[in-house]
Amino acid sequence: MLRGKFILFEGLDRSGKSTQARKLAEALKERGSRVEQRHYPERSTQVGSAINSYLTKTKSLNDQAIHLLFSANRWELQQALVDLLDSGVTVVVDRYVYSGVAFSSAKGLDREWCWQSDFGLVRPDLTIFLDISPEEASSRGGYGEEIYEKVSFQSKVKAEFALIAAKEEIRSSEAGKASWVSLNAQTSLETLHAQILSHVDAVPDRLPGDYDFMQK
Ligand code: T5A
Ligand code: NA
Repeated sequence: MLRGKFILFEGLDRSGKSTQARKLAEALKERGSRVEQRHYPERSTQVGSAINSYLTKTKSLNDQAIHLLFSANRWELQQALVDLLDSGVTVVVDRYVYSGVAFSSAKGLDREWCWQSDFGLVRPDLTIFLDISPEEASSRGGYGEEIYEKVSFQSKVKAEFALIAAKEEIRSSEAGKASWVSLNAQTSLETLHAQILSHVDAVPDRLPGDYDFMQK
């Protein structure tokens, strides 16, 4: 039996990650695959509840503390994620390590320091970065309610994601497999969905227990 695929969506706030994650999961299910969706931060745990208080501006925390909480939230759910993948379920995830690094480094925290707490986590088989301008994102529904939803800050996050993308694209080409793709998110839902499906179909099969990890 093969393990499931770990497919990650990343992007600025309101870039359309949740929308495309849902469409991808539905399409894979229709083909008969077992699929689950996950989202970080997962606000239902105790750690996630502290993160939620921060994001909704009911509790303030310093930049280092909230960074480590986001990371802890991934770690506390890591074994469950691996178990799911090993049982043959494909997991479509909305945000992960890359958001952790991009948002915290956009505040001015040292980039190397930001990566440290996530080293050792399982690396996604494919990361789909939905590329959108902060101005376009801000014009989409529901923008501005949470702490990071300001065009000026999202512009800094976008610059950090660009650095990460450059690094990951080099890593991808060295490994000979496309583990990071950036797609223009300012196109129609259906066009984007079709592009995403073709990239997901190209992800190589792997056996349970066979993972790459986040590392330097
Ligand atoms: N964070 C997160 C950190 O700082 N560190 C971390 O380690 C992690 C994991 C969490 C916040 O925390 C930060 C990042 C975030 O600021 P969240 O709960 O993940 O926030 O919330 P968001 O990711 O911001 O989720 P959003 O719901 O805001 O954005 P999505 O999921 O990208 O966007 P989506 O799909 O809900 O779409 C937004 C709107 O656009 C429309 C949709 O209908 C919707 O109204 N839309 C489109 N419109 C036109 N064309 C398209 N192609 C469209 N696709 C979607
Ligand atoms: Na948001």
